[in-house]
Amino acid sequence: MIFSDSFNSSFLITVSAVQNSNKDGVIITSALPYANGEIHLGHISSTYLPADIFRRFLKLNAVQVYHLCASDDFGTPVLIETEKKKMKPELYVKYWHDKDLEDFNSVGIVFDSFSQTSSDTNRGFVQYVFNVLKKRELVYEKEVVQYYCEKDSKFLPDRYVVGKCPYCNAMDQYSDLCEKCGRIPEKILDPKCAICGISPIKKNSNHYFFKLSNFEDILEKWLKENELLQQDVKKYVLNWIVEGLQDWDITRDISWGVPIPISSNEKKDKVFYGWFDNHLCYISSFIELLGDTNRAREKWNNSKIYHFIGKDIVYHHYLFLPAIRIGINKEYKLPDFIPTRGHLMLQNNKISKSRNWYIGLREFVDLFQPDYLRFYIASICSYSQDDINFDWNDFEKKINNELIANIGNFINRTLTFIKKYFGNIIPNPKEYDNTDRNSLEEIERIGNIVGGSILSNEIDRALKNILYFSSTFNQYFQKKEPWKNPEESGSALFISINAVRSISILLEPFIPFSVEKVWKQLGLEGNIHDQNWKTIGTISLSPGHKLGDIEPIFKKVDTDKIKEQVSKLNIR
Ligand code: B3M
Ligand code: ZN
Repeated sequence: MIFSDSFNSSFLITVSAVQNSNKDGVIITSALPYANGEIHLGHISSTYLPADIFRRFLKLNAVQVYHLCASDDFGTPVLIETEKKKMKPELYVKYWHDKDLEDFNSVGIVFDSFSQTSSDTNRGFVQYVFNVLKKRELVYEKEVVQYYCEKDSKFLPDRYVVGKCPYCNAMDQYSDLCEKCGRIPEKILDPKCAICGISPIKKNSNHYFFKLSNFEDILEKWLKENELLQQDVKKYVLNWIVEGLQDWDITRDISWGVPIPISSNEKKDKVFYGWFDNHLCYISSFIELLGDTNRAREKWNNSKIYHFIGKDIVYHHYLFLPAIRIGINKEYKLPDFIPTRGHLMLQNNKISKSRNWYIGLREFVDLFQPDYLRFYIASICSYSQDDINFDWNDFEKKINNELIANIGNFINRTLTFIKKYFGNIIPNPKEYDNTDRNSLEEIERIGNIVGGSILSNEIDRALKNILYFSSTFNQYFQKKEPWKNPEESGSALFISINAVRSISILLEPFIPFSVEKVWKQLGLEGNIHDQNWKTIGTISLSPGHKLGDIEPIFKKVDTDKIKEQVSKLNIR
């Protein structure tokens, strides 16, 4: 049974709604990676791959779509590293910005803009937003007691202090985020300086606060009314509101960040908090891309806005970000969707860079084709808060048994048969029997079924349906036994080769590198990435069409290579 129970019959309406009612299309953002370390598989699965699949799908549906991202250059995590390395922050973040972009591209993740939060446009925009909030009296000044390390002679905001989370009692948590329970501690317990480990003293400092507490009702209303936000996430965010929202301290006593646009001696050693400026870069990078603020604002407000994130930054995206946008009078509209996913585990253990329990993107791509990663992650990537697991043996199984033995096999046997018995020319169909007609119907339906799943963000389900389609065609081929009487096999081959064409477009969002090869082998002109999703359901390859050079697309994953990876991980 094809997974048609999930079939969202409103799919076509939804895509055309996206196309028509939002004349400017869709803006997708992916959470900004901190410019202080390499991209690993965890990032890919929670955020970037789902976003890229979605972007590719929309492109194939001729929707105008922008995928925006940037390196998150400011904030204490970056500053702490540059201090350790005695490097200029500007150079350090530029290094990671370039490297991250290269890594993303190596697995086919495409951005229409990959900017930096330290760009001039973002600095300007952040200061502008602050001024508007100030004018509207949504920020205020308050003297706060800050941790200060006497040994290092500096204030210790955020990650500079580690301690015990007051909510869940987890040890060694940063003072600005408990990684265990996902909350932002109001006051960390048993604080220690993250640089030297001594207990800090307290010192007064003047800070700006954003009145987040003013927004409880309006945020509650927004969350409750917005049907498109994930239910499971909404539930616990609403709980946070019930517990009460604290105003946000949006300034820091450090040197690396967006300067506060107020000329006073006292403000010159302060900058904005990284979480004040980073999400504003979603908007500023769009302004930068279009090069015209008015046009960007208009387009932004006429688009559907998707912010793709991992579950550890829910607080920032479901509360802080919308509050700031409401605070500037919705000059830029709020998100329509915030697709939020759980973490990736590795061999059933939590990924941890410090414990060296992770797989870097670069490391993976040196071992296997990027499409194997995309295929495997997409196949396990549920649309939920639940954590998912990367398992090397499961990876081997899925690639060898599903991608290669099912999809690869169908593609290759069809192409090879036409080459061998018909001189690489698509044969004329004969009269259709019932089996043929059923297969033609499958071709007609599959685009909507898979599209419905992608639109509702269920990429694992979408892939399952493609696999089901492919195995149906393997069975069809098997049943037709063209090898028994090649002369009479015209219909089977004609229908099968058209199914190969459909599969290649269906798979474009998932394995873009491999389908480029299929497209060539089909002898087709043009770019597979520019095809139209609607044509999946059509019979576009005609009898007499000449195919290209044929060779197997995929190479089996070698069991010994997998064993090596497992043991390599275990000795880390
Ligand atoms: N740079 C990364 C994180 O906390 C953080 C995301 C910013 S998105 C505006 O996962
Ligand atoms: Zn210290």
